[in-house]
Amino acid sequence: MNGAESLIRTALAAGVNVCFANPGTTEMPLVAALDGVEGMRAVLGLFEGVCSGAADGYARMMDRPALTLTHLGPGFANSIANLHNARRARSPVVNVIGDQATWHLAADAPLTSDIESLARPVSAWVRKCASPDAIAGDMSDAIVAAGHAPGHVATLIVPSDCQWSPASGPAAPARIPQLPAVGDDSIRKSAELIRKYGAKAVLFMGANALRARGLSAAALIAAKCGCRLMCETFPARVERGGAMPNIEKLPYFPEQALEALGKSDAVVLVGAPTPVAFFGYPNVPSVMIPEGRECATLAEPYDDAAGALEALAEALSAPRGTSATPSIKLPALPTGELNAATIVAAIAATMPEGAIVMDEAATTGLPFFSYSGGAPAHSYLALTGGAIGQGLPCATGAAVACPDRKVIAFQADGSGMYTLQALWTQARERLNVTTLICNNRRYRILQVELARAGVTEPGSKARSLTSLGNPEINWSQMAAGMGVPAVRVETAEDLVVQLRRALAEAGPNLIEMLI
Ligand SMILES: Cc1ncc(C[n+]2csc(CCOP(=O)(O)OP(=O)(O)O)c2C)c(N)n1
Repeated sequence: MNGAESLIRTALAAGVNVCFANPGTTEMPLVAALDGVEGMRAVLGLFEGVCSGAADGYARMMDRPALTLTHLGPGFANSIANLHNARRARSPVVNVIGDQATWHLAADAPLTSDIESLARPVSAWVRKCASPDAIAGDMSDAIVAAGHAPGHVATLIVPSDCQWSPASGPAAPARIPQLPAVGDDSIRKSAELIRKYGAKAVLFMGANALRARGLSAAALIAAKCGCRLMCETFPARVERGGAMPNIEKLPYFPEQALEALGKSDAVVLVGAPTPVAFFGYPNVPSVMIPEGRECATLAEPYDDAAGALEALAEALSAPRGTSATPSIKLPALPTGELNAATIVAAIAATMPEGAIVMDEAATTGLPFFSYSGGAPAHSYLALTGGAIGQGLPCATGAAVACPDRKVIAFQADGSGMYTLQALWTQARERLNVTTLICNNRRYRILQVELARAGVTEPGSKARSLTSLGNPEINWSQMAAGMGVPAVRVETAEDLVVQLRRALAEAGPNLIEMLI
């Protein structure tokens, strides 16, 4: 066995069996090993940001890592923006990057670069393999580092001679630490606050508090004590609809966020860090909890937040079965022009049970959360790190993870243009993704931010830098060119018809909404 085979066999033994790849010459032994060893699914992405975003989406749905395989520093660098989003999502991801043969590094060949320095800002764990015999242990350590729940990005750099040389291995799977339980003190303090403030308290939730177990416990607490339930602005994954409680989401703009949290006198953090504004603005604070609120931390993001909520429910004597199970309540089918309200109503009214909604719809998606709480059970994924271009790749990875569920990629046009190659991967892998493009032909959020900055009459350069017209982008033609059947719609009635058709079809499709 060579080093490359040892790496793949070690990954497979640990249950890691999908590799989102865009390889080059320094990864050829690994590419050969994917054929030489049974069991690893190899998925080609035509841009490395597709690979990293797909690994993030896969991890959010599977709670275990996929591999990315990228080529040297430049190839890996293309994957960084979506690794930034994966880091913010706390997703487990294992990056494997080939490097020049150890003895060839000194020659400073054209593609040689400092890979470790590129990897460090987005990786909780970085290592470069020192020898072929070290590969199995290094891979096993990378998987443990990534899997430390909720998850981390781990990056292993493997010189090509280490891949092709004879190696020992594979390594047996190592134990991955469980999420630690929170201490009694945190539970006691949080219980005190909820008892004291009742309906004037809010549970502010993130990480695994937003999965079914955590939300069910949160619903019991809310039913008993009347407190509000809210999640982060950009959650990695929230279970919604069906039997899940209809929680609020912290608004994006800081004035609205301050107002939303300002309605409560006490904030209990559950698996979420203290909420802060996305950007600094003059005379707006960083922290979104207004002064004078009492705060407690029930669980940090790397604690067992779901277990903590169950313990809190117990401490508050909120027994099982006391929360009213929310019923399905769909919005009315929209009619008339396509705008944010009619589009989100159409999606919420037609999405099937078990759907996975990846929301990178930017300004068009703002009202989605408030319309979809009464939809059938579904998972909602958001743009965690604000680095746009995550939606189409993340939807692709989620569809690889969950072939029996329908993925809806709710996608703004400007953000979609960063990683539209994901459509090709969806076509090649026959993935069940319905992409809804919000074609508003502009960077609308930037126009809003210009206005917020007091620019009431943008000049020609500001207008040009925030417009996607001239030439207008034809998403239906681009999708068709990559093997994804597409239609255009211009009314809410048409959107409903096309959504029903598209969501019933197998394989990928795209609906371009001209707004
Ligand atoms: C990687 C990255 N580059 C640039 C930005 C800055 N940025 C934020 S939103 C945005 C445009 C969003 O436009 P679009 O996706 O079309 O959505 P809309 O605002 O029109 O709803 C840009 C360029 C960013 N957040 N991330």
